[in-house]
Amino acid sequence: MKLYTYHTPELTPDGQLPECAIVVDILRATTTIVTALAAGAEAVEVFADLDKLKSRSAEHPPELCLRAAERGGAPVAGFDLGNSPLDYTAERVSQKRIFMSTTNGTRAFQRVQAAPQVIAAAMLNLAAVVNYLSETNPAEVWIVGSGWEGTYSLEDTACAGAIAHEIKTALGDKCEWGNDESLAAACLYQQWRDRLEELFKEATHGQRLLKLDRHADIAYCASIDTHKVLPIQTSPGVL
Ligand code: 3SL
Repeated sequence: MKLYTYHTPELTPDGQLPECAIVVDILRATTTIVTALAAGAEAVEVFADLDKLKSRSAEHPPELCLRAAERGGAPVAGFDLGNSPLDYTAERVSQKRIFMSTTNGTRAFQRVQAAPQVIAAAMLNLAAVVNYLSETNPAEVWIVGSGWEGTYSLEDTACAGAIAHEIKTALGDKCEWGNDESLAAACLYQQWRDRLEELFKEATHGQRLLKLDRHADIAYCASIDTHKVLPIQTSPGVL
């Protein structure tokens, strides 16, 4: 396996795709997707564009779907849910298909959705992601951070580093660093793994969420291996 990390969707190479793409948006889209599927949601369908979300969800029986949207950290008026993972309880989402659009995370999915395998990763499901990669050993893996509107996000790099560090530990010489970003991310994770919540609160997007009073979300997003679910794309944009 050759492991590449790209900090934003915009930094991924044009005209190429890997065998397996791992999308990371720790604060908070991929954490929310893992939570929703673990709580029994039928599927999560991701959209960069709100109008496309509205027209696609209108084709689905209303009693079996929820529409979720976030912009700038806040829920979008008129939608059933925002992007706080703590709102995705079994009572709320079980057996529902969730049509979701977020500022950055769903754009990252869109960038790699034509790859043969697309997975959503969070700290919550770190071991599930690493076990899957160790067992399937794809030739080329990209870990794609969502960033914030084209800029770097520290928390996504910490999660990319957790995956990179654990997979390198599991596969040893069978895993090669594809770029220095993967090695740098692994170093960041090793430095901070016992203080992830603190790191996330220092990060720009953590600061943005703290201003919106989302302290509990950040603590939740920093927990490691609490969920066994592996969100894997079954058709473009559907996990
Ligand atoms: O940018 C995104 O996709 C979101 O995850 C951002 S937020 O955490 O919901 O503010």
